[in-house]
Amino acid sequence: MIALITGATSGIGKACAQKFAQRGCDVIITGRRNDRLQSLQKELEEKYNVKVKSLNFDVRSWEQTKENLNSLPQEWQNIDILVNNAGLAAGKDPIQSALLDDWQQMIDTDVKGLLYVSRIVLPWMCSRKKGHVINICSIAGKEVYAGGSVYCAVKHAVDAISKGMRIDCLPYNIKVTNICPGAVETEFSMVRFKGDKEKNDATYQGFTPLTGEDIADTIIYCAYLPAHVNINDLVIMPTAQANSGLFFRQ
Ligand code: NDP
Ligand code: 8X3
Repeated sequence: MIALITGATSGIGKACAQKFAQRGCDVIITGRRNDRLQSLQKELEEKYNVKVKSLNFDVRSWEQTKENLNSLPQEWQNIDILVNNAGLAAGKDPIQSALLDDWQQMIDTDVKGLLYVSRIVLPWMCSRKKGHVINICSIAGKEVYAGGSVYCAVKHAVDAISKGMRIDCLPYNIKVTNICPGAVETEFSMVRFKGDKEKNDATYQGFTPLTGEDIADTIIYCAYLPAHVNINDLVIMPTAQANSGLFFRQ
């Protein structure tokens, strides 16, 4: 089996690469930080004796995405599982004062990047009549919160894309799973708050957040179900989180 995981240099994507490799799956890992890709490739090859391909590109660029994915040798194009994970939130400012650059980064990465990768991989899956696309959405794709209007908008778009993908790919035996996590402690908040450690720490203060491994375990569960079973949509939260804004902090 071959799994392609975008954004595998950190957090949920890295944990997915490790868990798929642990299961004996060959993996294609992608991201912009090549040093991290190289060390993860080495770790997976040595620890799990699987084949690993690293592709170093920015999903915001259609040219880079097309070039890198099309450079895969034929046998690597037989991708069974695509985890569309690369993504981010940038800033948490009110819409009336938020930065345009933040909006562009989120729209270009979380929506256009996911579409670019899917546009290359789906025809390969459709021609084999086999494949599973797992889109990493968010609770932000179901609810809207203060300062999150554009992040919530891009994740609502992912939610809609998952539904549309499932309809269009129905005749091709393609599974589409939309995963919507609540708070997961990864590099997400350091990225969102641009390295502000205080804001990062405050996000996870007083409760036990999910880990990248928790999400990867759930993704593995979805990926290894029998051929006739698909999880369409899954919301997963820390026990101490009731909705996108309500936490029980102690
Ligand atoms: P991390 O910041 O730890 O990981 C994000 C990953 O995305 C990195 O590997 C990063 O790689 C990659 N990435 C970001 N931008 C680009 C880009 N332009 N091109 C290629 N790769 C990119 O955060 P998470 O693991 O938490 O986030 C993974 C996904 O989960 C995201 O889609 C996020 O929105 C979603 N999510 C996160 C939640 C959370 O609370 N953490 C909750 C719900 C959903 P690199 O920088 O090397 O390019
Ligand atoms: C990340 C979770 O609540 O910060 O998607 O939007 S949240």
